[in-house]
Amino acid sequence: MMSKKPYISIIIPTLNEEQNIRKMINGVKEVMRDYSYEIIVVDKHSIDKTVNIAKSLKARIIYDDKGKGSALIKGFNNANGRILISMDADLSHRPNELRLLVTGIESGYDMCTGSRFLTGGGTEDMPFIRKLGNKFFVGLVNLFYGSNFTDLCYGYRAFTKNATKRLHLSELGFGIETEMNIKATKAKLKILEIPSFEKKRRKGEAKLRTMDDGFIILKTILKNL
Ligand SMILES: Nc1nc2c(ncn2[C@@H]2O[C@H](COP(=O)(O)OP(=O)(O)O)[C@@H](O)[C@H]2O)c(=O)[nH]1
Ligand SMILES: [Mg+2]
Repeated sequence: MMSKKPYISIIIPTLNEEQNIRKMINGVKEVMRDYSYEIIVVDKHSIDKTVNIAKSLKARIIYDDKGKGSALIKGFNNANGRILISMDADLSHRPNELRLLVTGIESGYDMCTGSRFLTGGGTEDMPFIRKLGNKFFVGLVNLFYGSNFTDLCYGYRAFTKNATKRLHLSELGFGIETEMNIKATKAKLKILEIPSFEKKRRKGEAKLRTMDDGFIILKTILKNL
């Protein structure tokens, strides 16, 4: 990582990810070695060794006590790069796809998002009920907002710094990706989806609760109309 202003900022929300974070950050470093970049870990006061490990790997640490959405918003606001990337800590996101996301932005798109439902993508981390919910919600968003998304609640994305400002994000929790898609559509940002393969969370507990967070996603869809 370089001390001058980085070109890319990789923003990783964390909540008790000590079993995954080392491998995750090392994977990112391996792929990003030819770029100037910074890694920002936005941690919800993890009670395990997440922060110690991230610090030892030279990541910048920011704390946030709300949810995944507020963590990402804080990370975006504090990022120094021209290209900002959101990525989960649980090893679900393959580091080699970082280059595809970066290329999307370099090719002139404002937001480049991974999709599990384009050919070449996929998921091993989505039970049937979540697939059903996602299909339903993505259909609603496309119908209500005139968009063409194939995926909705997926957190592996790249943005221009400017796009993150124009989105005026406010969702504190797992509604954040839905809000990104809706507001990017409404603001007429140039959006690109690329296929992404979501691996199973390697270790630890998933924090998303299907029913509660499903309800929050539905509210997010309706309140932006
Ligand atoms: N800072 C912060 N990170 C969170 C929070 N909830 C989840 N995360 C992180 O967000 C990422 C995605 O969460 P995860 O539980 O894997 O969600 P899922 O993959 O949708 O089931 C992981 O890196 C989590 O550690 C939170 O409330 N605050
Ligand atoms: Mg996960």
